[in-house]
Amino acid sequence: MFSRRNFTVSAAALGLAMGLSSAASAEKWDMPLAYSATNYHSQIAAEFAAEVTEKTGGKLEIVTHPSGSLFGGAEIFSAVRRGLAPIGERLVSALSNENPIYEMDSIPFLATSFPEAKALYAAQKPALTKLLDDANLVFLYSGPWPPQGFYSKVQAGSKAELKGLKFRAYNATTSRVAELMGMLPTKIEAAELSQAFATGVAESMISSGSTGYDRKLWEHVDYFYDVRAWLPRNMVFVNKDAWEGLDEATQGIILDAAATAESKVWAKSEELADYYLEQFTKEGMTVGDAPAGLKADFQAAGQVLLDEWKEKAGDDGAALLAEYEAKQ
Ligand code: PCA
Repeated sequence: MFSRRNFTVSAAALGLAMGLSSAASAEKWDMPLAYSATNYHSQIAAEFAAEVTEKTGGKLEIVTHPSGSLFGGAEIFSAVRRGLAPIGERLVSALSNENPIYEMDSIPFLATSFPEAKALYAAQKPALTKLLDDANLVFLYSGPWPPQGFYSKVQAGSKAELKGLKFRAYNATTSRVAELMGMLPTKIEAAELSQAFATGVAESMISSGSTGYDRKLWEHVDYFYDVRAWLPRNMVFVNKDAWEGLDEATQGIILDAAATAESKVWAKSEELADYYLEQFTKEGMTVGDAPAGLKADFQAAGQVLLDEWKEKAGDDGAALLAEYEAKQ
């Protein structure tokens, strides 16, 4: 029979159980992203987050924050490292001040196609995972941007015509290439790009069709030279303390979702590469290969960067280059 006393006890027990289960096991992870919500990196990260949330039955909910809305691109790595955010995404090569190994995918003309970029990733991945581990981070997945081309307000047959042009850089490599080409680099995150071009702070940049498309660069520049200089990658990583706080089943769900996300990013990037350039043409931009003189100038700059990287990265770098060659 139902007694009042029993009812009170069981209601209290139920309340306690519910309270405990939400306090002890349900967790929400904020995931800062630097790029716009509609970009395929961000969309796939959101799908990754939804998959983890769903497969853990809401025990771990991951919520993405695109466009640098939670932490700006330049802050994400240290935010996750310090545990201010448990998980995040960052452009790998932007971390070159931590270690030159991070910069490998942005060495000009080293890997210029999707298969080459994949071989380079395979060569770099063990070192990357180790570097992150040393930084209190757990590597999850990494996928590319389409090949990098040159956006310019001015038509250019060679670097002589670019002298003094203001250049938007996204890492040390792009800054250095700009310098060698006689331009004036400033680092600007993708989220601030439209503003920078609209106000004349930037007049040129090296990036993929993807970022120019996201930021409607045709409103500001007329020329896209399809240089195909390299394919930089983003990567997603987790704070190690946050990771170790998860049970094994949850970690397994995350690793599976990360593997799915990684193959989706590679496929989507390749699928969209030409689409972006077609949209530029439709919007009235002049899109085409770089003229021979300009291409030769970029290649000369690229050689300087390769030599400088070899010097900085020493024996570790040489081993990775050999590994990359073996994988091609
Ligand atoms: N887009 C990013 C990095 C590389 C790319 O294609 C950007 O321009 O910030």
